[in-house]
Amino acid sequence: MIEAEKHTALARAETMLSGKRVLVVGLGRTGIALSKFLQATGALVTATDALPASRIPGVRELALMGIRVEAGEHKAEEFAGADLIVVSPGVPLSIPVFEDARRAGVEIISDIELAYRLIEAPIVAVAGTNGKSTTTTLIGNVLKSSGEKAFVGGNIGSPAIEYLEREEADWCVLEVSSFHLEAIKDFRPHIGVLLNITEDHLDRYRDFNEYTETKLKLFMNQGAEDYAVVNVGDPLIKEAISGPITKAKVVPFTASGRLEEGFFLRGKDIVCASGGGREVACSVEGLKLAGLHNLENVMATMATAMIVGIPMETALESMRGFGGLPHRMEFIREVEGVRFVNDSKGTNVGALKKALEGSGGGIVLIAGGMDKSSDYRPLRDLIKSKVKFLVLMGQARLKMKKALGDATETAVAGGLEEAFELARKRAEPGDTVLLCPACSSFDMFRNFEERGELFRKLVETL
Ligand code: UMA
Repeated sequence: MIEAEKHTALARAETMLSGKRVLVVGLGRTGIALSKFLQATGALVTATDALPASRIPGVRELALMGIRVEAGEHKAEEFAGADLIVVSPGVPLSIPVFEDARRAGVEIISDIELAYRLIEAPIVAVAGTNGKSTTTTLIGNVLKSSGEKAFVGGNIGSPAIEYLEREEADWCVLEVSSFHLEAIKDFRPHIGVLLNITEDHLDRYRDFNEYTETKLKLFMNQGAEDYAVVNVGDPLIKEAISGPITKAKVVPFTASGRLEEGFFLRGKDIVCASGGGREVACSVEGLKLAGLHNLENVMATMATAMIVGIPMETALESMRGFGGLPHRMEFIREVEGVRFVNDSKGTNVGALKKALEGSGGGIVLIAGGMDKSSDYRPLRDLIKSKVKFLVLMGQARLKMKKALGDATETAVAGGLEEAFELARKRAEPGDTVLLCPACSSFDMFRNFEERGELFRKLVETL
């Protein structure tokens, strides 16, 4: 960050936080970044994690900076005695220590709320069960290729607070998860993008309704000068947006049917209708991203570009070169006529559904991992029609076997290496070995990236 800009952001943060007792909860990537930032503002920082210090990389560095670290357990007195608590997305607000804080009247906020209070650039926040990372990346790329300075972060990798360590940007583009949205108060994106809502994280929420309501918090603080870019092809979003959930201007898009106003598909064109029969069409020919779900991501990006003032064709041109993110339907290699595809980021039932819908058949599927109280039965028909061999692994394997095992030939494996071996042996020329777990990775790996990397390594050794 250049000095003058750093000074402005830090000065604001110092006024807000200096001398305050701030507790940072969770010491993953977010908590470490938060602790360092808060320390620089003059706040009295304590950082706490349920894991012992020996299992948290980065603790030593915090201690050397003079930050107090409470590891191994969360102490009620730390929570009740703080002026402010900033919580990492992976820490559920239902753990009992937060109750002590609430009783003591302590404010509890998520990292994106703290960042929002300090960031001056307009925020584009991208939410949805699937497609968030791709769309966030596309929006960042389109902005940058049109000469705008954009920070891209949030759930996709760089915690939002890291914006304040970088050069001031014209736009702050954040991927926001439902975990982030749980503890917002004033967080108000200038452009809120909602891609879809399907079942996920039911181990954290009471039910699907609570998960949906959390996602819709994206729009709750928006005003008339803000924008809500929404997929009205998703029945749940269509219904929600017809109610009073936002004061923002709504920009709809859909991959099914046409709209009087908004973005939709007609043949090989994306059409932007702006009322009164006025339409602009752009051909999607030449796009590397495949599948209807990716066209939704592209339309959401176009709608955002239009709001920013970037012409549709310019936006589309910058998207044409984008071949997708690692671990999202990533084609790795073809070996003796068998294609290997890594969709390790396919961490829920909706993602596996989309992956199978977009595939032609002849799939040898590796699935399973940590269950999130998901119902796998809606996958039965697709598994029956597209998957010739299913290998299940991880903590969810038996639950998944019960739900899907009679839909196709199924085997159970101890880990990814064994699952890969079984899949590879069974695949014939013309088939695709697909890793799309429909589960999170935390039972066997540090994250979905590590799971995807192991899959890639196994393919590369063939
Ligand atoms: N912890 C506690 N107490 C608890 C629970 C956890 O102290 O009760 C501690 C753990 O011991 C651990 C730390 O919290 O040390 C982990 O915090 P975290 O899970 O928030 O991890 P981060 O590394 O900060 O990663 C988070 C996001 N993780 C989650 O939301 C689970 C990352 O999203 C995100 O990339 C990162 O911040 C930077 O913004 C990952 C994710 O899986 C990709 N997201 C979910 C998803 O996409 O489905 C929402």
